[in-house]
Amino acid sequence: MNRIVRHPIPRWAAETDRAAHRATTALRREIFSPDLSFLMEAHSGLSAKLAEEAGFRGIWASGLAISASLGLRDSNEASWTQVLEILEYMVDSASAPILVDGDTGHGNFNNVRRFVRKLGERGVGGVCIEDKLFPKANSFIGEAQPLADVDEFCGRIKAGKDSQVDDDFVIVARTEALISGWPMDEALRRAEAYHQAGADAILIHSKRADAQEIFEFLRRWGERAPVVIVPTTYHSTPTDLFRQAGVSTVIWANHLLRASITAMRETARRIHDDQSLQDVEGRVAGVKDVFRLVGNDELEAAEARYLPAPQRQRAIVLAASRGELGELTRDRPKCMIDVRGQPLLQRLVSTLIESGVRETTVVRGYRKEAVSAWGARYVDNDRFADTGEVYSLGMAGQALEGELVLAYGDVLFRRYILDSLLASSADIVLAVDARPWTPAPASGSRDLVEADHRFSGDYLDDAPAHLVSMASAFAPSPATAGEWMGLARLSSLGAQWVVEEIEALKADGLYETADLPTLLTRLAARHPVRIKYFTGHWMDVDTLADLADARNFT
Ligand code: SPV
Ligand code: MG
Repeated sequence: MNRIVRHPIPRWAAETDRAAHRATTALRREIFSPDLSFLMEAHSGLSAKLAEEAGFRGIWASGLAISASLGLRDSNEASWTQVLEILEYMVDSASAPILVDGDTGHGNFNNVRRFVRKLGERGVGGVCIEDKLFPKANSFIGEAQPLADVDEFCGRIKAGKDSQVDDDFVIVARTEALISGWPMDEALRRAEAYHQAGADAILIHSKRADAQEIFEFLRRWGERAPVVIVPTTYHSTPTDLFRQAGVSTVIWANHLLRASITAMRETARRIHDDQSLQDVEGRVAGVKDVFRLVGNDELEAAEARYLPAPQRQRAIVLAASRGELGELTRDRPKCMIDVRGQPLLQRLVSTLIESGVRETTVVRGYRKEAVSAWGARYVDNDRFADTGEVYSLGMAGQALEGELVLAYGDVLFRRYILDSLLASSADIVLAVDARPWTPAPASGSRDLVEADHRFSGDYLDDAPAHLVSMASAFAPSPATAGEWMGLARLSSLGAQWVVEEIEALKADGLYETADLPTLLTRLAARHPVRIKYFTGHWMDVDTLADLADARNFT
């Protein structure tokens, strides 16, 4: 089975092009190419990405580096499934093929079989297994570490080759003979046995400070199979000499891990000692770099493709009038009167924000300098004293466009009422309180509604109600269906209707004096104006008695 790794290959690409993107094939090409190839150590999705960005065409998923990055020793303390999880991040984040350091294969032939199968399924290009015993120790620790029996290790190689899910999967057999103090003959004998068992390449490891034994091995080995080396200790040998000696692939085995240790140690110390970021900022990668490395731009593009376009819900709050609350409204308008520690207007704007309204325009007038609410912007009706609500609404100008909520500045309502209006598909919908109401002697006028369908309270009654007319009055008539709460929601079309009706009022000479009930009644004559009935859970503040109630309203 040919596993396709997760790269953005166009669907129309020919099968041969797709094959070129397989990690197994890509790794095999690196190792078998006549040029010297290089694999850079990585131990995480991020480091794999950085290795690839530097230009490396292959990655060494180092056992030492992965263990250390987890804070563990290179002694099989991380389980093979934990290593597999890291590899999955690496495969997802970089498209360069990965040769994974498989240590001993995590057990005997049977463990190798399962490991190789799972690596193939995850899109790893190949594995290197070493002729030691589980649990292993790092090659640079101690002397004369015991080696595996040659035949037993050949069984691991064969089992691996028989289990690969892709013909191009690479198995590199690594002999530790020289590291463990065995003579060159033993290293060559083992390499030949592993080659015969089916290994695609041989990794000859050395811990000497010079490359003499590596060069001797290469001379005697000839071209039987590609040879991979790890020049960690013989780092001063010029790379060209490896090239001339016929090395297939060089592994830079642990340098991203070690570089990160130096950088993290230095940065942590500096911040600790300075108790400041001053000296560090500018020396470390910016967060924009982090966003770029993890592909945030791709997520943005995907969001544009898959998420519904966000609704820019806006609101206009009419708060230009003084309100008749005597002394209380001497130096501030009614909307700024304190209700339990917060101005009325702030409570209203907060409710709007909670329901997803991102832009609230407050039309100010009386004592405009005293009007403020966090999260709101303002426009002014400086003629508040001799104009009406429609004129104030007209002042909102540009804000009167697109989907929006329209509210009086002195109303308080439970959030569910607004949410219910926002969920409506009607172009204009009004919140109407259907409770029967007897006017108290001191109560002010109310926006009383006549509708084509009265509230019944019946569970089965879902017939939509529409506004017939609305008037500001002091007492209900037999036709009254309820009281408008001073809260409405408009669709883009509904807002357009309102703008048109304002123009019509201007033409009729009524623009400066009309109130909202007049505007809504005129709209209802031309367009459907929906009504949603509620029973209570709101209030407006028209009188001192209302204010006392508001202070109890939470
Ligand atoms: C590793 O990177 O984990 C290796 C190479 O196995 S070495 O540490 O040199 O053994
Ligand atoms: Mg290792």
